[in-house]
Amino acid sequence: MTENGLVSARRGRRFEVRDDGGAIRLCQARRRLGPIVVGDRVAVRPVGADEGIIESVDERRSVLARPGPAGRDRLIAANVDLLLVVTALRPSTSRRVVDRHLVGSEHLDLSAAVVLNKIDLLPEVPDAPELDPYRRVGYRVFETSALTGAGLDRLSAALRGQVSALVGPSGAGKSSLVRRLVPGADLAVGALSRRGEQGRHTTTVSTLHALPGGGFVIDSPGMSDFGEWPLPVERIADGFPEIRSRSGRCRFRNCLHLHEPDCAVAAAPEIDPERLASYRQMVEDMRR
Ligand SMILES: Nc1nc2c(ncn2[C@@H]2O[C@H](COP(=O)(O)OP(=O)(O)O)[C@@H](O)[C@H]2O)c(=O)[nH]1
Ligand SMILES: [Mg+2]
Ligand SMILES: [Zn+2]
Repeated sequence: MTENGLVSARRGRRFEVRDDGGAIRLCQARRRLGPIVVGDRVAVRPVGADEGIIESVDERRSVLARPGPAGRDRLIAANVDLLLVVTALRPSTSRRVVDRHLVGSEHLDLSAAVVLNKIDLLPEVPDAPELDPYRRVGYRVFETSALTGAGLDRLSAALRGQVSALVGPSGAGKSSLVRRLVPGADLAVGALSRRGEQGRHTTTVSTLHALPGGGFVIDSPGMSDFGEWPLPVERIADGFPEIRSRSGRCRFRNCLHLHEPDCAVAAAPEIDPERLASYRQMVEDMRR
């Protein structure tokens, strides 16, 4: 007899598995199962009141991963429907980080949206001008403050019923947003970790939390290398929809939109210069 559940956290060598009613079991996994991550749907054989053994893992409909050595990607989470790239957007180097994360989401075939957090620190909101390039490309954008709660209603409505993962640089406010979106999120974590082995809650792991309105949100640690996929240079443009859609009009089929003659991308006034600079930086980095 097994029960179905969702992996909500890793605790040392064991996993927290949440059943559909919200009860959590601390589970070991059969060794033959291979890597198991937050967001995996699993079948658990119950042991006692609150422990169990993971017997099988369902096929994943998507994976969130970061590039590992020798092309061995490191799994971060499974079955993510929406990637939320969280940024505080000041200093301006953050623009590059956002663009790299969006390239990562295209590479992993995940839909993505941009969250500008800490708007309490910005004078020109709503409609922060830094987000216009993303709006124009077609990304959904959210302006939030985990401090004041501004923008949180709209964000939670967008997350309802699906699995979303927060990514972005450390310090952008991902965990603070989760605490806002999921009242008591920390409490649930603390209660379990007290009896788990190596049971300290740190932000070096991903955790999955049930949203009050349905659906789940995954808090992830900052992954500075998330966008650094070893992509062939001609694939980088795939992560920039506005560049990809114009590249067919360049004179050269293999145009990289750097300094080639008759480049339709370089000539397009509607392409944001900062986005183009991000793209070119990624191409240069990859060639090195
Ligand atoms: N002013 C302001 N500070 C925030 C906001 N969100 C988070 N912070 C602060 O930013 C710091 C990093 O937040 P944290 O949630 O740990 O970021 P994470 O590394 O992305 O998880 C903490 O000191 C938070 O209190 C916000 O909306 N406004
Ligand atoms: Mg955090
Ligand atoms: Zn071109």
